[in-house]
Amino acid sequence: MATPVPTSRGALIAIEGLDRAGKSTQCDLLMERLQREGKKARLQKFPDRTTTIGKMIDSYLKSTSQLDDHAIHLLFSANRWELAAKILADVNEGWTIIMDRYVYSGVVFSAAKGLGYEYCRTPDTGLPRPDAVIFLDLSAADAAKRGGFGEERYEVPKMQRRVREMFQFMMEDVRDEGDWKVLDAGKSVEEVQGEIWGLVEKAEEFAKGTGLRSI
Ligand code: DGP
Ligand code: NA
Ligand code: NA
Repeated sequence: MATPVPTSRGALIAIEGLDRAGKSTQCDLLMERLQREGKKARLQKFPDRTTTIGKMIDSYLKSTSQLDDHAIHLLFSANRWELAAKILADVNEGWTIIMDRYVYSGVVFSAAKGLGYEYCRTPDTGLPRPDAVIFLDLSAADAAKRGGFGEERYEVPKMQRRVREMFQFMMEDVRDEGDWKVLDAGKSVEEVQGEIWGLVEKAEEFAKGTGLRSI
C-alpha cells in the first residue's frame, strides 16, 4: 500500500499477547489516558466482531460454527483488510490508533494449530505496519495464578503454550520490521500501564517524522 508522507500523522500501535495477559484492561486504561490528555486517539479491536466477516469469526470462536483452519485464517485476515483503508485514512489525518491484537495474533494462533508459518503470513502482506508492537508476555506460572480461561475455542492451556512459543519465534523473525517491545504482564496493572504509556509517547514521536509503511 503506497502512501504519501503526511506532515503530522498519528501513530499505529499494536498491543499483542496471550489470552488473559490483560490486553483489554490495558487498552481501556490507555484510551482513557489518551482522551484525558486531549489526544486524537481511537481503539481498533481485532477481530472486529461487528462486521459480516467478524460475525462469522465470532461464531467460530464460540464454537457455534466449524470451519476449516485455512478458511478461518483467511477470514481473520479479511477482517483486517476490510478495515485497513479506514485505519490508513485515520492515521494520516492525525489519529493515533491502538489495535487490540493485529497480524501477529493472526499468524501465531493459526501457526500454533499447525498451519505453515510462511503460509500464515502471506494474506496479511501489504497491510499497514504498526510503528510499535507491544507484546504483553505472561509466564506459564503467572498465567496459572490468574485462574481459569474463558470459554472460547483457543482458551485452553495447550493452545496457549504453543501460541506463546510461536509469538517468541515470530518476534525474532520480524525484529527488523517494527519496534517490538516485550512487557512482563505479570507485573501490576499500574506498572504495565506506565510502561505502555512510555512506549506510546515514543511511537507518537517516531510517527511525526515518517510515513506509514506496510507489512
Ligand atoms: P479476543 O477477542 O482478543 O479475545 O480474541 C479472540 C481469540 O481469537 C483469541 O483467542 C485470539 C484469537 N485470534 C485473534 N486474532 C486472530 C487471528 O487473526 N487468527 C487466529 N487464528 N486467531 C486469532
Ligand atoms: Na480471548
Ligand atoms: Na482481549
